[in-house]
Parts: sequence; structure tokens; C-alpha cells
Amino acid sequence: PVIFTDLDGTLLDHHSYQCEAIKPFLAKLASLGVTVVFNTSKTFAEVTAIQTQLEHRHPFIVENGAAVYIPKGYFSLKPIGCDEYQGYWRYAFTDSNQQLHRDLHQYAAEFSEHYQFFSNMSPERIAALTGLNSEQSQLALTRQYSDPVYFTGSDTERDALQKIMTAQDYQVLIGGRFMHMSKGNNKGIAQNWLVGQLKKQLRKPLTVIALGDSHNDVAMLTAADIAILIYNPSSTVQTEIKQKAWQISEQPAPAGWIQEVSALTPIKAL
Ligand code: 2M8
Ligand code: MG
Ligand code: MG
Repeated sequence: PVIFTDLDGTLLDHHSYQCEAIKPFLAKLASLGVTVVFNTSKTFAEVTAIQTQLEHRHPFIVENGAAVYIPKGYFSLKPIGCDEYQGYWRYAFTDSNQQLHRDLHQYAAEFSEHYQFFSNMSPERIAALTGLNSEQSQLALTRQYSDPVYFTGSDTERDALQKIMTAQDYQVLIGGRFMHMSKGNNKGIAQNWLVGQLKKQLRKPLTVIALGDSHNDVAMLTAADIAILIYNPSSTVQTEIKQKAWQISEQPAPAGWIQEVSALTPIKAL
């Protein structure tokens, strides 16, 4: 089996982003041959820092499905369409966040006083909004493809903005704290691409497990064979998608992640 997982609020505590608690369990999964792929809205710089801290070296997906990074040499051949970036093979689904900036400016100027781009905030402001420390906030600011939006308007204004951008073919999704808008890429599309690469290598069927806690995780959960929501009291997605009958963990991250993954039949079978 392969596990795709969101980070904030799913594998890492929503407020403290604590990593240490998960480290032994990830090591155990690695020793059982389970690939755990981080599928997150975080940046390359953030994920590589977290992977180093966790001594975890596997492919990962950044900025809400904008790009997939594979450690160079992880597969016998570089997948078609990849370039090389800092020791990784990279498959990108988009080239920058410029189009998003232009489109918001062109189509949603009337809302400009109600939102702030992540990239326009100081590290101090990001730290205050998210609970990341200042070093982590700097890493979060190194956005290559996406730019989360901090929305301060009313729910009605947010819905109106969402409608305008949806009409421009954007997917507007709520993450833990920010609004994420992307065109032609999401966590599910990137996950499917990487599953295709993994299957090519293995030449046998692969059970895809996905775990998430927010709206921006729905595409990756939908694309998986087994989907688990990690309970997060700050997320509204859990009440909205009851009809999908996805399992919801009792505990929040990281305890909920460990409990749910340990209880899965394909994991217990190893
Ligand atoms: C942003 O992502 C979270 C996760 O869901 C959110 O939308 O609230 C990202 O931009 C990420 O880079 C950053 O680390 C995180 C911090 O809370 O916020
Ligand atoms: Mg999350
Ligand atoms: Mg996330």
C-alpha cells in the first residue's frame, strides 16, 4: 500500500505543527515497505525541512498539487516530463502564481480590500496568523506556484468571490486557515500522476490510502481506494461530506492518524 497524507491538521497538530510524535510510527511504516507521500499546500522549502526533521525520504506533493518532487534515483528512470531541481525530479502542473494574481486583479478587484495574499504578508504576520515560528514562516513564504489568500470579508463576500473565480475555471478550496485557488491542478490530480509512476515501477496493483482534514483534501480522498478524514474541530468539511461515508478519526492529529493507519486491514496484513 501507499499512503498519501496532508500535513497540517492531518499528520501534524493543527496548532503546534509538532513532528516528533509521528517520527517512530513513520519509521515503522518505512520498515514495513509502506511509502508515505506528503500531499500538502506547503512549499518545497517547508516540506524538505519537515522531511529532514523526520528522516523521511520519499516523493512529495507541494502547494496543493502544483508539483510532485521525487528524490533523484528513487525510480530507475526519470519519469517523462520531469526536470531536475535541487536533487529531485520535479513534475510541475503549473508554472507560477502570476496568472492567479492577474486574474484576481482583473475579475475580483472589488474584493481586494477583503483579502491579502500570503506572499504579501510579513513573516511576523504569518507567524501570528498560523502559529508557525519565524523560520517556518520564511519557508512558507517561498511560494513557487500558488499563493494562498487570507480572507477577511463576510461569508457572503467570500461566496461571491468564490463564484467569480469558479466562473474563471478556478477551484476555490478552503485549507486550514486560508483560501486556495488553482486552475487545472489539485491534490487529487497530482496524486493520480504519482500513483501512475509507482505502479509502473511495481508492475502490480497498489492500494492507495489517503488522509486529510479539509476541503482542499477532498480531491485526494476521492481519488484514493481508502479515504480517512482526520478529526479537526476547526474544519467544516467533516460535517459537509457525511454522505460520502468516509471514516472520521476519533482523535485529531497526530494521534488520530496513528490510530487509523494502524487499524487498516492492508497495514495490519504486513
Ligand atoms: C497554508 O496551508 C494551510 C494548510 O491547510 C492552510 O491553508 O491553512 C500553507 O500556505 C502553508 O504553506 C503553511 O505552512 C500553512 C501554515 O498554517 O498555511
Ligand atoms: Mg490540513
Ligand atoms: Mg494542507
